[in-house]
Amino acid sequence: MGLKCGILGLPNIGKSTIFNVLTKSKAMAANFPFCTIKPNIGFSLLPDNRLIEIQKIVNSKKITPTNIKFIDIAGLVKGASSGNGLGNKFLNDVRSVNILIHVVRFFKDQNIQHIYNRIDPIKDINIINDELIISDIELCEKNILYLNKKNKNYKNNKYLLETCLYNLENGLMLNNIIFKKEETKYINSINFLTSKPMMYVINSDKNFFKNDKIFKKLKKKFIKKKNIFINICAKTELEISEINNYEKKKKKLFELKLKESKLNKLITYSFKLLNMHTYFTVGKKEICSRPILIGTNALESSKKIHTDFKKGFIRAKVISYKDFIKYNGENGVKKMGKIKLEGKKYVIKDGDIIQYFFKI
Ligand SMILES: Nc1nc2c(ncn2[C@@H]2O[C@H](COP(=O)(O)OP(=O)(O)O)[C@@H](O)[C@H]2O)c(=O)[nH]1
Ligand SMILES: [Mg+2]
Repeated sequence: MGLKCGILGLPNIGKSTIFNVLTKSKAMAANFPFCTIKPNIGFSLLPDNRLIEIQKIVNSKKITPTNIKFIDIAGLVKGASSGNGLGNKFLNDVRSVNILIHVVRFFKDQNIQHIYNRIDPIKDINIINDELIISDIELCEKNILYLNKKNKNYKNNKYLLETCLYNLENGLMLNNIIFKKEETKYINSINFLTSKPMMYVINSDKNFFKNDKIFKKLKKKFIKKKNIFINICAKTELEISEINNYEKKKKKLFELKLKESKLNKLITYSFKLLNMHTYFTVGKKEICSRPILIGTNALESSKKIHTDFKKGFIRAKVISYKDFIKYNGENGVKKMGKIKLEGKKYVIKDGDIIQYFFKI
């Protein structure tokens, strides 16, 4: 699984503004629909204070945080699945990502045109999700046809696709359905749009949420379906990001009753949605944050550093982050007898500090 997050939604709702702040890019963000045609690509660093705490002990030359790729996809509109707006090509851009960040407009601004001339986040969400569903129905039917031509061995997969089709035709996204592990594997291999994990980002005015009726309704809808959602104000985030002076930035955040930019939360949630966590490799030259899928074992994760590590794997020396900080680095942990030597099958925990031993 990669670390590719796609930002999608209707046109002119603040996607490119959010993308620019997230990735410190300068993609065109302007008040006209379809301002973004080619997808913009950028990277964000995963915020992780643990790197700084480790650095205080080790004093390394370099810190390398985890990078997450964000793709600012052109606005989708009603009928995109049959070619409207910028059409199918953009659904293909959606297909190329691992998770979906669905931005919804909830700010009032007469100067910024809404493509349907209204502020109704629930209707907007349904427009986008319906397009994804229609595209998945087509893909599902295509795959059922393909399996029909094959022999009987594919009966289970066909049954599974028929279940998917039934749910899609009833307006359900596949990410709202619980599948068995084997089924999930097959569903993922087809690369449906609605089976991708999705987070909703409500782009709201600072004075226009919490007590608002529509917002309450929206929140209820999200909570009922256990969807991750976050509300931010893209315009404010942009303003915060443009303040270079540390004290001035602190003051602005204080005025807004924020501890930090809400986009940090967005990045952290995205990473969680990818079902990933991080472990660290720590040395005098570099402290490195390493993203892996939750449940990955030591052998598999070692391969990500170097294929030789997997080929000649002997064992992994593991220190928990908590012990590393508590006992002030490796020597202290060693004295307390808290260093663990683990084999290939050891399942890596979040925050583990790992050194691999291998022979070539
Ligand atoms: N008032 C207000 N305007 C915003 C906000 N976010 C974005 N905009 C404006 O809306 C317009 C469209 O933004 P853009 O990021 O290009 O939208 P996109 O088409 O979804 O990528 C720009 O003029 C932005 O400055 C917001 O939170 N409040
Ligand atoms: Mg845009």
